[in-house]
Amino acid sequence: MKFVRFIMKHAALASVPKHIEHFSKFSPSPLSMKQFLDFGSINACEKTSFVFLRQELPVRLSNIMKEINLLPDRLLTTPSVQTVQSWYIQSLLEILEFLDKSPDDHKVLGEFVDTLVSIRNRHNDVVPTMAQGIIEYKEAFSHDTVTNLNIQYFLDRFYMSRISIRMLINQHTLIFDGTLNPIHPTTIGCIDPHCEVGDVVQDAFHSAKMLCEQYYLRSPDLILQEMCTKKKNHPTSIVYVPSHLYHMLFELFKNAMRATIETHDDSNNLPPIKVLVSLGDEDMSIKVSDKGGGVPFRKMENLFSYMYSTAPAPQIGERTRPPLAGFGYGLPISRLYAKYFQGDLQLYSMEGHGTEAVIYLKALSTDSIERLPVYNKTALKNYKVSQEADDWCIPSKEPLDLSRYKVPK
Ligand code: W6P
Repeated sequence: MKFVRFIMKHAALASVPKHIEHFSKFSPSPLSMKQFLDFGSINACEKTSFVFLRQELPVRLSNIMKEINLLPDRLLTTPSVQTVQSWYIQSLLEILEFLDKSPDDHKVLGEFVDTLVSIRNRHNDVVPTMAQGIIEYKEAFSHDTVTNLNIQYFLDRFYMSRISIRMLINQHTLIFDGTLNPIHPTTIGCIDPHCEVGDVVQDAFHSAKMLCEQYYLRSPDLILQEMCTKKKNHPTSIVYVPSHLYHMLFELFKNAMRATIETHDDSNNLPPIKVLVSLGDEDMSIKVSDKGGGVPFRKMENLFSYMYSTAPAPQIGERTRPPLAGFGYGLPISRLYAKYFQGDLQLYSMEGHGTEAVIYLKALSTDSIERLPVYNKTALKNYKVSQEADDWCIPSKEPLDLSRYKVPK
């Protein structure tokens, strides 16, 4: 029996490259907020969702698996990246099992939900595992600019793909988990059609404040202002995923609080963190301002760099830095959440003064459409960037002595 299972497993594994080849030829289909909401509305059909996902999930998985295969060998062969890759293979195989099953069979639909839940759990630790792979690679090889850019390119696409796949899985499992939805659900899956941005700001600020007080025994206050051109004095709401917004704001608040406290170490009063929420015709913008002394312009890009912000986990016994200080992957992944529905997250800093972080979101649900990586010739070309010389001069620190003309000897 064991032997039969062994043969079956290897027969399945042998077919994986062929499946990846097939499904990666399709481009992922980006969904709009409206389409996400339709899957969860009155005429929501579990069958339709099932038939869509058993095709779309293999397409999204295969597209990104092609890119994993393009990583430099020395990174691809690290135990961590091998582990992540094996999770992707396993999950792809599990979904493909449903291709020849009937959408009319309730048992099949139930099994599909269970499979999605176990796939989601399998991939819970992808981010720290990939980070470990980067650490191993960094320890063994140089971390030059080219490597940094390539890793940045890959991880931005890889984590964006992951966010989108988890979004699809979350929607299907939350809407069709067998428990009856309330007649007037306030949320549809993880989407809130009336997401009150100000409320999420308050929640995220409160959590960051608790964490901050644990480490620094004090915390700055919040001043929140909401602006809306249309409805005066009305709370500003959009169709959005509250958990994504919370994740971004929590990250920004931790950074703003740390900067504020560390630059006002010896002062009795801390300047508050100001948040301005502004809803226009096209954009919902959220600005978080701190007076935490700012960041030198030269270091701004590093705040979003996966390679520069991957530090080995502190050894046991070593003095651990408080989590408020080390951002890890918080900022780059927060920016991906913003970009996922066509928004962005930008930082503007003035060294000596403070930092402003702005989250841009689409105000209209018709503009909120998934932004997804696709594997094609352009992507392939981006992995083939060779280690060529830069086309800009390297500034010399030595001043040229132009005071007098020296006769060449
Ligand atoms: C800083 C650095 C930073 C990053 C993100 C958000 C706010 C801040 N403030 O000094």
